[in-house]
Amino acid sequence: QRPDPDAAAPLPHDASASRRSYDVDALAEEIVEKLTYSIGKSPARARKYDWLRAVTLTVRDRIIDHWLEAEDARAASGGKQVAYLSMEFLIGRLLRDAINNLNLTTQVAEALKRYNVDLDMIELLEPDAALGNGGLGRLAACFMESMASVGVPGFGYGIRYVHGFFRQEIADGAQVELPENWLLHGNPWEFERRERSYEIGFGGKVTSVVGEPGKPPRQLWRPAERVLAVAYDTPIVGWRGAHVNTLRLWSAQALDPILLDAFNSGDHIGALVESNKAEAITRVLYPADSHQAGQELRLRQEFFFSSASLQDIIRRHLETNESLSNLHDKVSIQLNDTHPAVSVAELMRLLVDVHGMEWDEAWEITRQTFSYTNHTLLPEALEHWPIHLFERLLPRQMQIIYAINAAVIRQAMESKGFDGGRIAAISLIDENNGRRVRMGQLAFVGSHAVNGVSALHTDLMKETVFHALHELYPDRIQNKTNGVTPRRWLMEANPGLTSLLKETIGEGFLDDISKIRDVERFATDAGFRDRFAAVKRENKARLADVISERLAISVDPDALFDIQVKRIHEYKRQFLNIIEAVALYDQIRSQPATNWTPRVKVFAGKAAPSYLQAKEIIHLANDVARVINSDPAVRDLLKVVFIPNYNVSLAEIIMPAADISEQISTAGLEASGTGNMKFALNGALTIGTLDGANVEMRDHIGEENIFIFGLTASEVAQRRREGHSGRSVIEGLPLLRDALHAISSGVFSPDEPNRYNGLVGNLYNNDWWMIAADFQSYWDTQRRADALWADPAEWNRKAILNTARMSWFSSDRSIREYAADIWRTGTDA
Ligand code: Z15
Repeated sequence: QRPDPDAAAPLPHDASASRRSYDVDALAEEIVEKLTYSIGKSPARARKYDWLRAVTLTVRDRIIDHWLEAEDARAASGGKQVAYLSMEFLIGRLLRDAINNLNLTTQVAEALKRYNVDLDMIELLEPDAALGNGGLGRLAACFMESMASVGVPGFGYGIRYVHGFFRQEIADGAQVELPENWLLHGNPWEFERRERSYEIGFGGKVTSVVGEPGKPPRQLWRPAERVLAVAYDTPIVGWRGAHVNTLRLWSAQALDPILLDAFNSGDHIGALVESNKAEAITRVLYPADSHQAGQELRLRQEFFFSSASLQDIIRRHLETNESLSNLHDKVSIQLNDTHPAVSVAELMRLLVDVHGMEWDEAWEITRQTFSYTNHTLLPEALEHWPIHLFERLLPRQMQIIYAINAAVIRQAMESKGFDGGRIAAISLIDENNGRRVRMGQLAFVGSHAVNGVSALHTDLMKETVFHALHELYPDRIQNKTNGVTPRRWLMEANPGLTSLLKETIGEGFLDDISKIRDVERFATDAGFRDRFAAVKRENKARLADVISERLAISVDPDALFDIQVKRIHEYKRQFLNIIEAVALYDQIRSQPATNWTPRVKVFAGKAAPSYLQAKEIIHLANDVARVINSDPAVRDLLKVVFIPNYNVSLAEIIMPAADISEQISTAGLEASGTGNMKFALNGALTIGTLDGANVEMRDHIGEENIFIFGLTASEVAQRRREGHSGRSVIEGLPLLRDALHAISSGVFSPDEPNRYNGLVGNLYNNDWWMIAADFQSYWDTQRRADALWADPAEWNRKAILNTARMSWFSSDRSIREYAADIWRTGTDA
């Protein structure tokens, strides 16, 4: 281990001495102080980015006061901490979140106004931290904020990607991916902690060293390559600044950035090769969501951040504890999906090989320390690594996995009489597809608790992927339904609704979101309904402005805004939504006299660069939009827009502006969904299948206040068993048949009439995602929505009930459940 430069006892921190003031005068003065002495600009010469930086530094100081206190309190209490290991943290912007959680919004805005600077404008300049793909990464970000709000002491551990999720442009209707560069102007939120750095090994050999008499030989891993993991810390402040947790992201650096020998002998380029290879590990986020990437670099990323985090956890533990035998009492490590699952083997290596613990004790501690969240049942998303790759990169971890596997299988045979098929099902090694390590099985057996992310998903986990493991360990699987943070997704994204709620039911809901239910009795109050509708209209006008600025398409804020935003994936069925738009277009043209409901269909989302069908769906949405929007025959009755580059900041504008939220995945395939929760909290009515958390949303909101349609998960499974294909369904539905014909005959792609033959052909020949099967039910349900729209009082009443009844889907509730049932932090959160 390298020497620790700050090993000397830190000086006691006196919080009161350094506390920064919250009043406007002090803030105004300090912003200029930062501008002058940290940035080197006078107010007169400062540019808007300078103001952003000055405000960020000023706010940051206030967080630091709380942060240092939290650290001291934590050290003093010796209580249990949570380490949330996640390959992704999809954070978005931090400034508004920080200012809001410190309750500084009016003061900072006021202070800036003195210099004629607008806080809202400044906030928009901050780049999104897009260190994630979609739901899984955004969940990790909501959880970090909720842990800090609820008071669960936690560390987030992840990767400091230099390039986050790619920027999407649409060119001639098709997705183009451009590199994202969030660190271009520096990152004022992060603190580099060079003293917190660890060596991470790859490759090499394992040698057996004869141990003390009577003890087994020790295994010694001599990696061929070594890379340095350097910590970057970002403080995450909770509601009212009560707690501050740390997001610790690892950056890869070469141990010896320039090999001096090579450099001195004149090989200047060769000398940089090692550093390039090392730094490549944390260069870029893999952009595939719910799809295993499978490249060696990805496995390097996974091991890199897992090992660094575990070494850090162990080092911190040993700073205040005698040994590692009580590790599981002091830390709970949550594996966010299987991306950090190699941690199970790596912790065993660190405990047994490096710290000399007995195998059995190490295994007990490991299992008590880890817990694992599963986020998908999709077979293509389940991680499994070819043995030869795993063995070459991580030879010692491979041995450990074999040893774990042998023990688990022995136990399964002895205790439950498992045989052939069920042994194959639980094995950590898949023997069927060229031998592979199954990361889900590894995470499962290495954890004391395994959870799904919605009630339905958890049930399906027990029946499908983990059927045999559930039989072996019947108490291990539990449910923890996802949630979203109401600070970002209500207070910050929807200040209009937040003020209205404050005026109507008081401020209690800000601290305890369950109190938002008090607004339920105003659902039948005509005055309140009108004000609620007026807020929605303002939010729609704001989105209309964005659409106009970015796409030069004008949409009417009084039309029904029908919105589907999320990753583009076949199972999420954006295609079904587009077909409905085409069918509606057809009907409007052929029945111009009908009293159609004016609709704006909004789409946004990114496709993985290698996911061709998803990219075709984006292309189709854009093609359909172009044709419909330029057809004078539809007048303003139907508009279709695809907003490019969906990200957290755009979501903050979109969520409050929806009348209808589209949650239409093939039942059984969306593990939970979290966008569904953000929309409903902001008063959109959901049109959805009985999938993921939609099921529980229906239970909370009431089935008369949500539009449910389509096949259930078990019906989908049955149809698939029966060998469903779309052809007969399509031939029996002229509306669907004609829409598909229009698409496949080039009505929307005259420059390339066959462009969508494949997409449409799949529906006829297979319809794996049950698009044809669900079409009629979807269509009918959309028309029911039209009918309700004609009665604004009724619509708004239901919308209000959605807002009133969504509080259970706060990530504060999720975090409290994790803390009580899995982490057992003992925090009375
Ligand atoms: C991802 O965003 C999700 C699952 C995955 O397996 C991967 Cl790799 C990425 C999503 C689920 O699709 C979504 O239903 C869920 O709400 C979200 O994780 C958070 O649990």
